[in-house]
Amino acid sequence: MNDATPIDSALIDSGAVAAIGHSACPHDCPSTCALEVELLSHNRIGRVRGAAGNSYTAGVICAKVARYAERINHPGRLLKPLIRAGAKGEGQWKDASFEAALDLIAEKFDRAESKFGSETVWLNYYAGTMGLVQRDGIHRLRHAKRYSNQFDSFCTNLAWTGFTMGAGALRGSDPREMAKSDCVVIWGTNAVSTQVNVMTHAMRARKQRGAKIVVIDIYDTPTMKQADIKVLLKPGTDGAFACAVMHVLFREGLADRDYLNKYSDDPAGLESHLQDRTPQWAEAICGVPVAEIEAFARLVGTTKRSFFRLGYGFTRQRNGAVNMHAALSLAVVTGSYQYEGGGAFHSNSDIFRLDKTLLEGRKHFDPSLRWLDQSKIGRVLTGEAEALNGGPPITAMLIQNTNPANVTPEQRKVIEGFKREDLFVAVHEQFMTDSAKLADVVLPATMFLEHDDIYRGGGHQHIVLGPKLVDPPEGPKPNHHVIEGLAKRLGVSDREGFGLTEREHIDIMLKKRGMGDFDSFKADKWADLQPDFNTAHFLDGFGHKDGKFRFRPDWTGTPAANKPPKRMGPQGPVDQLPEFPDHVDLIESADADHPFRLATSPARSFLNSTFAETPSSTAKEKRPELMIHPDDAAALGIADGDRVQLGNGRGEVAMHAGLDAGQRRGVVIHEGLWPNSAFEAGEGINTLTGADSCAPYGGTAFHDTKVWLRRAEV
Ligand SMILES: Nc1nc2c(c(=O)[nH]1)N[C@H]1C(S)=C(S)[C@@H](COP(=O)(O)OP(=O)(O)OC[C@H]3O[C@@H](n4cnc5c(=O)[nH]c(N)nc54)[C@H](O)[C@@H]3O)O[C@H]1N2
Ligand SMILES: Nc1nc2c(c(=O)[nH]1)N[C@H]1C(S)=C(S)[C@@H](COP(=O)(O)OP(=O)(O)OC[C@H]3O[C@@H](n4cnc5c(=O)[nH]c(N)nc54)[C@H](O)[C@@H]3O)O[C@H]1N2
Ligand code: SF4
Ligand SMILES: [Mo]
Repeated sequence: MNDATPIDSALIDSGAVAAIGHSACPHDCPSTCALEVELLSHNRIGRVRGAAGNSYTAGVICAKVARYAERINHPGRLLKPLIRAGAKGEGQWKDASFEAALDLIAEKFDRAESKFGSETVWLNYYAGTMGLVQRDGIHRLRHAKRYSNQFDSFCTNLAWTGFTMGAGALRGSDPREMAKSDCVVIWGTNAVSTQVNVMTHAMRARKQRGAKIVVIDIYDTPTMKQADIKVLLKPGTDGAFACAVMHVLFREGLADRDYLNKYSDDPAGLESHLQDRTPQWAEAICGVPVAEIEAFARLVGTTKRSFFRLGYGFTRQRNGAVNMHAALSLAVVTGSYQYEGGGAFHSNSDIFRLDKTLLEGRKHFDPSLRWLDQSKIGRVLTGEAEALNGGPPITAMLIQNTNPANVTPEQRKVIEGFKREDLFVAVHEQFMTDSAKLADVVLPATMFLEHDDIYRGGGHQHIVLGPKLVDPPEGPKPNHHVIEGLAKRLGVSDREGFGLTEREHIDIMLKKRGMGDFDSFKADKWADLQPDFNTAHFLDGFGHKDGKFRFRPDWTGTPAANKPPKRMGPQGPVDQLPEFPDHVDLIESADADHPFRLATSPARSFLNSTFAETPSSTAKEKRPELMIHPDDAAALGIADGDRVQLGNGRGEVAMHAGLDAGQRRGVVIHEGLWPNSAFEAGEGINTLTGADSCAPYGGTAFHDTKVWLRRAEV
């Protein structure tokens, strides 16, 4: 659909770079890299590099973004608005002008609203771009029109909740301090694949100080392959492991009691609770041998500068909030926060505080309007009363920055829902994704280098500007254009927050924060908002009112990081959450009919569902594969490369086996996200995952799935 030729590397090699532009990576990745982009002309880019001058990016980015020319000049990029001409999903389209397509969407929205009320419209969005203006502007239209509210349950909830329950805030030791650590514990993040800059700083510590690198995960990830010490857990058992380590720390006098007495709520209660959480007890649950548990405890107990880098792996299991809190508690018991190069870090999301009142139209926000959980879109669209949450059916949607037909659990229901004849769906996209294929109207979207935006890091401390650097092709428009265009047609463009440009929104947010404006940021490229040492290390107290870390979390009393009223309140089996750090058996445990536990972890060359269209990414990932322990494979008569089927009550999928001893027996791993069409019958991996809410504040457990497994008949 695009006749632009792929980037000419001969041109780059010939040195024809006209200028270097500065930007930020827009993708949903904690690294939010500061970028340097080779500009070949007003509309062509060359190579993309990490900004050497940014102290977190430090000149390093992942391979997929370095090759962005492949994506921006991709021949399959959407360039024209399309209106469905055949049956849903059939692939028959007719072209339309952008303005005519917006007219049609507005007409459908108005018609739906007059029949069922405003809550029948769902503006479904997520983090395909992390730019604040292009990502969050959709709320302005949502709130002004009183459309349904969306609860964001995909990604961060369980980890943020577990961390905040303990620390009372979502921040921590400066992640750059990993370079000054003597032991870096990379726990629940496959950083080599998902946020490469963690490795930059951790590896500096190893090179310059001989620091030990420990990786704690459920399979031998590319990150674990680089570790000095590998801790291989069974999925969803971090709480058991952490408790046994704390047991050893107390038993062997390695807990920092003075620190605990000053900075925590109930160290004596914790110690007595841990009495019977022995390494033997933990081994039976998490699979890590007693000797390895004790050795790890002695390492972090005697290494003052131990840095715990806790990742999003904790959100992937139904007991993830408890596990995150247990891992963080361990870091506190060692007293490591007192030392430079020590402490724990998960996310800095609390430090940025950019005021999005105008951008999001918060004055029009009504939390009493019906909330929809994004992970339950299948249940919502197929009309399940609980998921509809007291509101009318969904009959009209706009989707930006997300690909629900691929990334959301319970995929069969999602697809069934999208095929409803009485549902109108507009998808604003860069590519013909699984979701766009099912739409009634497809609008082409610009890419980050083609529009203005501003980004904040989660895994670091910078706000980075991403100004427009090249002209888009004829056709694609920014999200902001769509939101403003619809607002005009839907009669709310005179409301507060509308009628401003992207730059004006950026200026307003920066000025309110006392941080200059778009132009000053353009000159400076980014701002470093790192809190001072005592604040970052909680040495002036933790974030709770009494300044104490909570070993006894108030699971439903402490506001989750995803603060009210943005969330739906306590959810899931909250009554089963433990008083102290512990193992809670809330996971989807294997059973006789489903003897395997499936984790669907991120692939290195994709980013969620993005880059699956990029030839060099698919060439690297090859084909959908299931990593099976060789002993399990032998027991099932499966050989390397065989076609296998796996399934559960939600459905079944087929792919090829890759034998790998990198995980405990009974655990199978599939790295994705591959498009649904890469699988037989067009059913993707999320056919198998569940959308139930996890305690205490919701969230979806994408790597917590029981399955049966067999060799496919040929
Ligand atoms: N290349 C690439 N990069 C990405 C993404 C991608 O898809 N591909 N996705 C982006 C997004 S949206 C996010 S949220 C981040 C996530 O990035 P990370 O913070 O790295 O989180 P995950 O990759 O989801 O999970 C981390 C690791 O935890 C493991 N894990 C699963 N269950 C458990 C468990 O019970 N205990 C422990 N200890 N580990 C467990 C997973 O197998 C995985 O290896 O990455 C971002 N970056
Ligand atoms: N099985 C399984 N499923 C998962 C996960 C897993 O680990 N396993 N991870 C989960 C997690 S952590 C997350 S965060 C979600 C992510 O789910 P999504 O947010 O849906 O995934 P992305 O692929 O990051 O982004 C979606 C789309 O945004 C589009 N996009 C990018 N920029 C723009 C823009 O400026 N404008 C418009 N209109 N569109 C744009 C991209 O082309 C892409 O198709 O997936 C979840 N699903
Ligand atoms: S590491 Fe993450 S933030 Fe950095 S360029 Fe790659 S995807 Fe973007
Ligand atoms: Mo995510």
